[in-house]
Amino acid sequence: PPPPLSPTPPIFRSKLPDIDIPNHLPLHTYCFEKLSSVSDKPCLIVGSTGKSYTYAETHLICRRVASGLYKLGIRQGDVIMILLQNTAEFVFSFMGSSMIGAVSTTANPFYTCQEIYKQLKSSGAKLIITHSQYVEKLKNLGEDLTLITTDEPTPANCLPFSTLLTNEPYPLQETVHICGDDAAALPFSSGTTGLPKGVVLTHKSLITSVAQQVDGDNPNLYLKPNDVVLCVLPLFHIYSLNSVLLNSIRSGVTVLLMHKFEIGALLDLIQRHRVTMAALVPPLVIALAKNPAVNSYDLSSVRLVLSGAAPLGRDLQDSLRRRLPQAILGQGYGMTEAGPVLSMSLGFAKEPIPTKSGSCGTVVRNSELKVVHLETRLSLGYNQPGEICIRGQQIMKEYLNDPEATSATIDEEGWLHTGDIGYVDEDDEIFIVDRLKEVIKFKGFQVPPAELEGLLINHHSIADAAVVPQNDEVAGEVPVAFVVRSNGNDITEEDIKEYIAKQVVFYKRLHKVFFVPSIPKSPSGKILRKDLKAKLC
Ligand code: 4UW
Repeated sequence: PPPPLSPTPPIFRSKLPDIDIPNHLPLHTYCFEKLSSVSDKPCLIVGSTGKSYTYAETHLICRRVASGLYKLGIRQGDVIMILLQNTAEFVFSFMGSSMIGAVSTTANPFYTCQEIYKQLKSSGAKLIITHSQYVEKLKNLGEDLTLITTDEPTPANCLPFSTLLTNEPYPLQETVHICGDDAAALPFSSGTTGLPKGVVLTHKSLITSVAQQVDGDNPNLYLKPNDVVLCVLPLFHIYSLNSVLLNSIRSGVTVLLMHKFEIGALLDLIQRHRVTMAALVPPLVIALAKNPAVNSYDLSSVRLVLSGAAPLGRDLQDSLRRRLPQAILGQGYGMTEAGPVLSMSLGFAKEPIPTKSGSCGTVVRNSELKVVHLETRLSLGYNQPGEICIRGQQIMKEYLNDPEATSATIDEEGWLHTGDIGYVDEDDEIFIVDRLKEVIKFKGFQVPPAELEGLLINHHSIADAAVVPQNDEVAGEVPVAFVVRSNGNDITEEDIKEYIAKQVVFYKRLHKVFFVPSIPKSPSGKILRKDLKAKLC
């Protein structure tokens, strides 16, 4: 039956009151606002070496890097690419770039040369900061590109990171004037359809998002002064960049950087540094809930566990709760374009409100959320699933150089359409039930089908192709392809898998290839992905 029409469309809001958000400030000024009261506290700890940087040291190095970037010719509005694992240099580069009004585009260091090239061109980045082990694949990216490496020895034609550490810290505020509407970060996301696009996140959007989580008398995510926050999720993805790094610096707590996930090392670091908050994705929740090694470590310090970026089942959440009975477990729901946080469990608030297993929490404060019927586009009430839309100052400004994609995602009233299907229950908790958009999420990483389809169709033995997600117990989803061979060809599944594997990062690799006579399409030529997914069941 059609949903009942209501005269005033329901708009869902946080249970927490709105607050004043100083989103006129530059992002770094906002994040380091309480610097004088935390200057001697550890800001960053590098997990692999134990080296730590106080807040004062971190801030000073960020200013030096700002100055160093300026000396290398980077100016306000210019883009730099950060191609780093979770390291202190990532933080210095991101904040240093913000200080001169430059923009950081973050990319996965495991990307292939081809993937990096596409992001480099699309973002217009002039300089890349990376680890020396990745320099080989960056060799032919362009003559005027500056390459900076963070480790010794410095490869030929690269500059050492120390070049950026000039002795003259950048004179903040004196040379650049940053407006809230200026870009600060440029992560890439495929959004609801198509290829990866640059998501313009401004100083205003990032400050708003951070404030919605950790500011106010009763913050939605209350970080206590002695908290130690685990940073194992990659900082190049907006989840970790925003909800781990920026939230922690704003709150004056310690960030424990881990450059790669390995269960033994992770447990050891939690125990050694008395980690109090862990930001995770569902596959890491599985590891903590199921791996027998967990029983050999003291994890009693952990008081908050946040999960997001992909669905977390109720049963899994309950099994982790049995393992960490002292911790509050909850989810956040984010999307790069949404700035990124749409909702978060109020179980993390200073005055907590318990949330149900499986729920993604309540919409963040200073923001509006609605759920619209997929066909009528009318706003729905409690417990009725539809497309989730969000409005607020935290959402992206636009897709870089793509007004068409921008207007297909943010409507004239300022609502961002997520492409997620969910509902809000009578306690204002959000549940995501399905995804309308094409993107596949492998362990929380985006796999845009359009990108793989483009590569497949480029192959001379392939006439047509479609890529869809298949459910997977550990990764959540994996990409699989339906392929139409071109006339008379006998290309095999292995040939195709190998052809793709050479061109993409590991998590975009095809897990299966099915040969079909044709790809089902709508009259307008759109792939009928639902029909293909149904074949997998
Ligand atoms: N449940 C089900 C979820 C959930 C989800 C996301 O790669 P992107 O663009 O962005 C992210 C960001 C996640 C994030 C950011 C900040 C934060 O605090 C937080 O809390 C844990 C999470 O993943 O992918 C966006 C898409 O990922 C799906 C959903 O489809 C969304 O549109 N997704 N979180 N809790 N699905």
